[in-house]
Amino acid sequence: MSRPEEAPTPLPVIEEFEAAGALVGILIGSESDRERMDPAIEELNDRGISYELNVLSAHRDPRGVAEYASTAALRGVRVIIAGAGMAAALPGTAAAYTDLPVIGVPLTSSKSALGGLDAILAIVQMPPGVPVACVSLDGARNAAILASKILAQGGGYPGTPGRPLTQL
Ligand code: RP5
Repeated sequence: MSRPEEAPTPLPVIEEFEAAGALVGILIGSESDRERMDPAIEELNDRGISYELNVLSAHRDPRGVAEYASTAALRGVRVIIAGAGMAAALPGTAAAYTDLPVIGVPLTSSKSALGGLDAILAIVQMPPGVPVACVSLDGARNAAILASKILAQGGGYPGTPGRPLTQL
């Protein structure tokens, strides 16, 4: 007599993990950068994308940057936007501590050398293996748009598919 077929053990239902935190983590290297990063905040607000903003300097508080970046994904952040001027190490330092995509915004400041080329090179010239996307000088709005496009790849957050390019 053949054994009755055993019913397969149902797999446990795993509720999809959704952290309550912000989707975009904005970092700025100094309070003096805040105004130039405002267009990113406006753009994210327009798109209904949650964000958090922290002032953390790669040079003045490297441990703070490391702690922030290494815990961001666990808190629900999906993209980091990091704006800094001068020797703008902030985006690269954040990228060193997270697998999240990092968008760097080179910023002008009253202390910029070469009109901001200092920050552009500091962000663009990342070594192989630690990529950072770089938008234009003072290109905070573009950073937010790019962040929304990245988020849209993961499941339809407001920003790109479904929203005509002309509205970007
Ligand atoms: C950078 O140095 C900051 O991102 C800022 O753009 C620049 C000047 O900073 P403060 O001296 O105004 O704080 O690290």
